[in-house]
Amino acid sequence: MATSQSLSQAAGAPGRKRFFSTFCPPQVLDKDCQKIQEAFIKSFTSKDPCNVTEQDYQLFIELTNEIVPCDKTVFWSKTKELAHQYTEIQQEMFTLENTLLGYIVDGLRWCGDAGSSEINYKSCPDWREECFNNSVSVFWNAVSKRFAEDACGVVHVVLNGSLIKAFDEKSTFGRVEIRNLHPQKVHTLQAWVMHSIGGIASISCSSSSIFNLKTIINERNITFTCQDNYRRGTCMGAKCSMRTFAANEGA
Ligand code: ZNA
Repeated sequence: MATSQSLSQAAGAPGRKRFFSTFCPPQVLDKDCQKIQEAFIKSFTSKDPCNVTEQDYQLFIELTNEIVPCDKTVFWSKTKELAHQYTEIQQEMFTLENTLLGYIVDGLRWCGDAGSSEINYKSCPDWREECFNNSVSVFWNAVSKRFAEDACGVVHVVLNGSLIKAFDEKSTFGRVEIRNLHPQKVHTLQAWVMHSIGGIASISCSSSSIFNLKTIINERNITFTCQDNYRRGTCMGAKCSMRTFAANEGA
């Protein structure tokens, strides 16, 4: 069973009250927030935590209803920290976690129980070891799908060039996000291949892993472009700040 931070810990146990009041970012009106959090909790409570469906999260997804402007979507895979450092500086760019869909439970685990209408504050199944259709994995699949379906213009992805598989077809990005881009709306996928602190620069835009991504994207009638940023101080995107990479490289 999972030991990472649970909803109850995030709220401060017993915490249900605090959980409710801290669930949404300040710009979301209280009454909308209340509805959204109720829909979220109903998605997985009273259910077997290993048998949740994407359909279960649909009402929650419909209620969040947030639009990211064209050209401003940022996906990431094995680069969570770097991608978020980037959108922190480039405030007009959005990862899933910068939108309401992903913001509210990012970094948390949650589940219910078939025999109770309460949130299970004790333990939840681990997605790697116990079951695939658990409340957390199904949630990320469902919201990642929606985030990708809504994208338009140029979309960006931050990939980890210090891993052998900078692009992993089994990742959420590979399985869900690229498969749900609409070619009628998205004309280009721009990949940024980044190398992490002290890591080896094993993968570049010309490597086979990236070529595999290019092939899948081109088959979907979307243009693929790729930019290597392996050198210290190189910028990500046209307007990026050098501070992003100074911080990431950590000296
Ligand atoms: N914020 C998240 O925790 C999260 C976000 C989890 C899964 C997916 N996403 C979306 S998809 C995000 O906005 C990115 O655009 C995409 C990143 O997903 P990825 O390509 O699978 O990248 P990753 O680095 O392998 O995984 C991201 C995080 O999710 C890591 O902490 C993983 O341990 C965790 N994770 C990956 N797959 C699952 C998972 N957690 C639960 N169930 C899974 N099947």
